[in-house]
Amino acid sequence: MIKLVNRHCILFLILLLSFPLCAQKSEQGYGDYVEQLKQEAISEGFEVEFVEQTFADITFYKRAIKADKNQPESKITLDKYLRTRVPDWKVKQAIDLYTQHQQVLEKIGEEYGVQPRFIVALWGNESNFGKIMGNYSVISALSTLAYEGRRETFFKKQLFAALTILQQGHIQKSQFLGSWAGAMGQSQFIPTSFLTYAVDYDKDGKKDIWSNPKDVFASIANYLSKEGWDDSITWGRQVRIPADFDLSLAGLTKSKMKSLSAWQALGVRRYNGADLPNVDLQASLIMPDDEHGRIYLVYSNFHTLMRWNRSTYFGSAVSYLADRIKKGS
Ligand SMILES: [Ca+2]
Repeated sequence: MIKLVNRHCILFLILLLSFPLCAQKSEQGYGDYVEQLKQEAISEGFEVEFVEQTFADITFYKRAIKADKNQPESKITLDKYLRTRVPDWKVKQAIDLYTQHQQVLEKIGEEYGVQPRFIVALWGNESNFGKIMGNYSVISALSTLAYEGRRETFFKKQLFAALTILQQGHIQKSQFLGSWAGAMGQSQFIPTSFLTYAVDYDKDGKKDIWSNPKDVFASIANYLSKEGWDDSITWGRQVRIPADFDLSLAGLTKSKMKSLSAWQALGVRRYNGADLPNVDLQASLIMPDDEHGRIYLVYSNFHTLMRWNRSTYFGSAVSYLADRIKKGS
């Protein structure tokens, strides 16, 4: 009996001692890790002086690690999410800003084949029209998250992309800020997205998604365009399904896409009860909550929004704001 108790005590002690070490990496060791990152950056071809300057005032962000571990994927309903994410004041601002930038938005929209209301809707959802971009040093945030280790490969890749952005001179180091996870500027691009999609629209030599609206709009439009946007159609629409509807038909996988006429034959109708449009379009039926929540038929453009952000809630918020901009209220 005593032996058993002892064994349990020892086991408990081992757990107690080892758990904090496994649970979270502390600031100790970060300095060594950063030295390692610097050496890797140099071996990737970045100049020693540039690397030394860039990492000179590197910070360890405890908050970034905490935020990465507690990403709020809470279970609020889509209705509540839309009310929070796209309140009426945001709709009004979106419409005002659309009017303010109408000329350049329409020019960019035409050049990239993207309806400007989607550019504005993404701008509003990502950064509140450039007002909330994050105040973390991109280099420090990405170094911290790489050090944390859960997604080291991903964050190291982002870090080296961030170094490339700095080296190319698009932004001053002191202004090189983003979210705790390294999403940057008014479009909240992660560094690899920046390198693939950001545009220097006003041709001043800088892809400035932090403070130049033209570059911001064109970068968003270029992302959508490169990911297959089709400006001859919209994103989709809210629909109703019949009581006996086979719920297994819902989903975003390509194999579940059907023509609008096929959905019509299955009893799917517009939200107001009218027939679906009689056009030759493939659509997915999605239920971001469940069959009691909002139900949408979504087209290829919604799949493009899913490449921007995999959350159907996010895609719904962007689509919803774009619809409200179109409606004008
Ligand atoms: Ca520019």
